[in-house]
Amino acid sequence: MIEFKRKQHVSVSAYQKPKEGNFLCGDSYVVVESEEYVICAVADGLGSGEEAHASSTTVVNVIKQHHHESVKRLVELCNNNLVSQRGVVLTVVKFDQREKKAHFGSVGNIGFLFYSSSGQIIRPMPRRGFLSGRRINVKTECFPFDPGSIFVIYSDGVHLSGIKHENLTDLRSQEEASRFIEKHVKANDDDMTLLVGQLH
Ligand SMILES: [Mn+2]
Repeated sequence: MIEFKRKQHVSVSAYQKPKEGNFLCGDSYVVVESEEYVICAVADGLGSGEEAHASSTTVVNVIKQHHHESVKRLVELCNNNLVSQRGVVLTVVKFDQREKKAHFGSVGNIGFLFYSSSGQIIRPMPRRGFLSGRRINVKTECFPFDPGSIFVIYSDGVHLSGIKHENLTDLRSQEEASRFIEKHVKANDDDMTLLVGQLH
């Protein structure tokens, strides 16, 4: 199922599918927009099914409640709220519309690709680990963005193939996003979540 959201600063297509045989998806995603920023995040609950779903839902709710916080603080808050839960891997990116800077934070295996409108590619190194309430040292990265920039955030159930910048230059409509997903997403035996966004 693909959900398409067109907001003031961003258009996002979200594709999600539970692991074969499961009713609930263990991954969750969130898109929050304010006047000043856009936040997109994908959380993958460890394992699959109900407990994975509960953990990733906790994270999404924390981000919805505290979206004004820095990315570093958001990841810490998510971690603090996962005590006695299964745990998650998480990627959060906050696009600050005033500074035109993206703040990126990630723990564990969630893929992230960024393409600026001039074709520059940013692919931060994944950091090992997961959030489960234990002490963590959150590192964030910051890079500039411009209107037209495209980003992809995806859980490890998604295998992307054959993506080039040219494939991504116009994903402003749901139809284009659907075609992109059909063409480039290969399924895996896991929960799947993919966000493809374009900044305006
Ligand atoms: Mn997974």
